[in-house]
Amino acid sequence: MPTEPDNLTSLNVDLLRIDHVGIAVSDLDEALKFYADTFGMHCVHEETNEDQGVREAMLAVGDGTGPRLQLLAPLRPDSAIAKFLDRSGPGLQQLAYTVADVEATTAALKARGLRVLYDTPRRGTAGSRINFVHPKDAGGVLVELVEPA
Ligand code: CMX
Repeated sequence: MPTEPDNLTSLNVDLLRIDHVGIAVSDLDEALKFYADTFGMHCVHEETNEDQGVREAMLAVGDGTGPRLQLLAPLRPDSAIAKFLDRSGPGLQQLAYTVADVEATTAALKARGLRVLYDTPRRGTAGSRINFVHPKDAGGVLVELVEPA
């Protein structure tokens, strides 16, 4: 006899692909020059996100069809990136996955007992809708969920 599906964990998490890898940097212009001169990567998008307290740039890797590299520089001393730099110095800060429906993925992860940082999605890069899983609930990795605009 089939058992009733567990309503909580039967919710599908549905990650589509790796969207980008985020790196905290102190100075965005210096970092852009370093990545261009050293790795030949070029910037395909740059913006300031006041809500997240960052100046950021997306870099294409190779033919540009795969995941991007995101450089994140702090706008304010109380921002998440400034705190990360104070504690850990420059380096890998987050791993971001593309999702079709950020609310649905968030609900599925919450049902698995993970802490999601925002009650409702916030604005991310290029008008995307984003949320995060706390790094302490994801093996020490800050996970971002990105629903593209
Ligand atoms: N990766 C892995 N571990 C991290 C981390 C990170 N990025 N940031 C913090 N931690 C660890 C700390 O080292 C600390 O560990 P210990 O307790 O072992 O010392 C612990 O998490 C601290 O957790 P906390 O006190 O709950 O939270 P913090 O004040 O350190 O803030 C976080 C961490 C994830 C809640 C905060 O950075 C945040 O809100 N991030 C989401 C927003 C964000 O990162 N915005 C910038 C990017 C914007 C974008 O991508 O568009």
